[in-house]
Amino acid sequence: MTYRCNVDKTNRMMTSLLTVALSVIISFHISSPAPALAQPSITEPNLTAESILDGLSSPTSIAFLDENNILLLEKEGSVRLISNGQLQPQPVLQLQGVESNNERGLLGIEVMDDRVFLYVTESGAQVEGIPTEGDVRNRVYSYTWDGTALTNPQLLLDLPSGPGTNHQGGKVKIGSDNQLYVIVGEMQREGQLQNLQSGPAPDDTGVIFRVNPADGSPSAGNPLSSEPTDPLSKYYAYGIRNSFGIDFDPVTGKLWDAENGEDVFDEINLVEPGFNSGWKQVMGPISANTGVSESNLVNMPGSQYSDPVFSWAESRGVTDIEFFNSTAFGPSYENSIFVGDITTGTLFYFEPNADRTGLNLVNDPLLSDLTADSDDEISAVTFGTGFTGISDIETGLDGNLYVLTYDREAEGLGSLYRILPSGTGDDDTVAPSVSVPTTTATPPPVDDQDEVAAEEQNSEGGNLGTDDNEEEEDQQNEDENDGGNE
Ligand SMILES: [Ca+2]
Ligand SMILES: [Ca+2]
Ligand SMILES: [Ca+2]
Repeated sequence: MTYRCNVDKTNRMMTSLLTVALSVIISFHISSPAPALAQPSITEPNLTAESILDGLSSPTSIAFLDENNILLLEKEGSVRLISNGQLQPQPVLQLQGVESNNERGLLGIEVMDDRVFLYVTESGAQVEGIPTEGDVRNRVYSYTWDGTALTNPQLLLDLPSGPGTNHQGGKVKIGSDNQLYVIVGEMQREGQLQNLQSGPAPDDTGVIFRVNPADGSPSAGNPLSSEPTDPLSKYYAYGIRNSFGIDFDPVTGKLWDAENGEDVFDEINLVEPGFNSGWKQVMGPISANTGVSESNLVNMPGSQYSDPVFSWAESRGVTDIEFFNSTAFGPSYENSIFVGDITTGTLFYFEPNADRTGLNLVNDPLLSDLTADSDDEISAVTFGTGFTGISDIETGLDGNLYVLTYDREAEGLGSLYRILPSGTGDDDTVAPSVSVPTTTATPPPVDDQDEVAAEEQNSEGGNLGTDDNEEEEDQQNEDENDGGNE
């Protein structure tokens, strides 16, 4: 009894102590301030990332009109104006009939003088006088910026958007040759443009277009065909699985792209005229694709296969590539390369080699194989972290680096950051302001990797289930095809 009494007493004491301890813990947590939102961090101590805008609704791309005015695309079809760091309440253009399921939507923008080019997925005609088609199409339009609105739409390219609802590509750029470049993904097609020799003829998928910005006609001197009625006459490159980034080296004028793989190998490529990236026989360096050689590819006259200048061995959904045409960060950063990803929100940094035909990695014992295949190697090229997911990168006309984010775990909620030398920010212009989200659940603008699919299965959102199904279908088709990659 005594023993039992002592045990009971001890239990009561322990219970009391536990209650007090729990109260302390609970009150501590209740009285603690809410955790701050994740803030990006930059590895270079003299640079800092400042938030310009938060609460953006599925932002996919930005383009500078001038130093103080930026056009921002929302995936569901709005073009918004950011003026002196403030998001203007009314869109400068509200597109109707935009199809934004999975990776479809209003994806790409480029500015050339008073002309603005848009890449958008839509069901039906957008513009009076342009014939409608029953199915969903990716279209590139030219608009005129009149100082307050986008007017005078002209259809330049009318492209397929399926059957896959992912891998739509969508970035558009004007080159130093004043031609319009547009990158599109393979959309689950399995044709000659996907390096399947017995597949259907070229069908405007998995390519980079190079066309006249005035009317979308084939540019003079295109590498694969000079016959205007030949679809090849508009192509600059093919064999591309998917991409969310193209840019031009400001020193050489040459085109580069960032491509993402299925579960292995994301890439950075120097895109010479007639470039064949190898999909879907090859992803990453061809030597890593067992049993495949260049003779297995569809080698069109005027084309050449080339390996990436850099690969990530495990696909992480790389998105945009940006040459930093600015002296604001000092000479070592001038005309260097930034690349983002969507799955981790990491910002990568690379220096081109001396003749700007690749990256300056030959003296790095880990990266001289031009492939990041460990966490240490990924860290060696990491410039910033904590951006949730990066959809676009641009060099601002103020010389600083702008990073647009898109959080796939939060229905595409995004922010715009400016990276600039520490201590040079203007508090008046970079104070965060919040827009009113205007749209419903948004699927991620990215990619099929097993890891990503697993994450998506755990998250909410009606469209994500569709995404998963499509990826399974995608995988099945690829398995059936036995294209030789993996
Ligand atoms: Ca490739
Ligand atoms: Ca390596
Ligand atoms: Ca960009």
